[in-house]
Amino acid sequence: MLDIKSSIEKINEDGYVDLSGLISTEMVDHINEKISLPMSQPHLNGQRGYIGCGCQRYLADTLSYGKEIINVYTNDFLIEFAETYAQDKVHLSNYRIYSTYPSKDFKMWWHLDNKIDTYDFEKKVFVQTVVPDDIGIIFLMYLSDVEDGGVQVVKGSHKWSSDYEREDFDHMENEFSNDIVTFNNRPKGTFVAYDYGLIHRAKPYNGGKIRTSMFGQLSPSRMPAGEPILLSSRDLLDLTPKQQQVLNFGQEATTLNWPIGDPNEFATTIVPKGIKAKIRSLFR
Ligand SMILES: O=C(O)CCC(=O)C(=O)O
Ligand SMILES: [Fe+2]
Repeated sequence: MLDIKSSIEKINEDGYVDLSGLISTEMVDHINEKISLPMSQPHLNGQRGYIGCGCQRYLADTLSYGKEIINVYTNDFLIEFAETYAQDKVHLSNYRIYSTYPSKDFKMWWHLDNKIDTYDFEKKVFVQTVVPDDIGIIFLMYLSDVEDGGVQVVKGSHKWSSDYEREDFDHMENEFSNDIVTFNNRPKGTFVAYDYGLIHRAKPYNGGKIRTSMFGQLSPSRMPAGEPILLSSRDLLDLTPKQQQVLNFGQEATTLNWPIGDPNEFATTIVPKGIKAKIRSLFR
């Protein structure tokens, strides 16, 4: 059984805690049913789908696909755990469901996520500022069975990472290699929560299965709201005040949803045949 006190002790000590079992396999299967079609087609115009970025596909408007998804992001235990750890009320500052494909070309670096994300509308880039005393959690739940390419954390690094005043740590890998914990060979439903001041990355891999994950960053109330939260009106009627707090009701977003689609990718996207025929018939 999961309990708050021992989970807090574990994350205090190691910087992460395995909360697998919090969300049932049946719930994971429900979520997979809802996202399987959109994760198979690009998001464009009226077609709801994914945004491609490097070796990943990100589900556009992640929170609009079902109450089950909202319920994971606002799970009672998860929120109580995050609020106890952050010693503050928390809100969902970043969130996504994404699939990662094995790749020789893309590799995630060792990094921290205790930073403010904003979007520079003139330069059209995301800008990040590290905030060393920003304390909150990220959770990652696998939606697929994961053999390789799992999340990796550097045990205990939340206690010293802020000494370096930087967000990337590839240059120190040799020094912390004995403390790396890798969540490979884990079934769907595996649920890891970590202090986002813990050094971590997705393990690079260039063969094998696609990995699909659900990601949420829960930040203390003193930190900015974060990404826009777009919900379906179908799901709004009975959201509790706590859910509304976590989902930033009434708050202005302070950045955009990650990632922004690449227009070139859009141009090369195959428009479904039926739609092409329809366009021709409308404009002849
Ligand atoms: O996908 C992963 O394993 C890690 C993701 C991550 O660190 C991030 O998106 O900031
Ligand atoms: Fe990260």
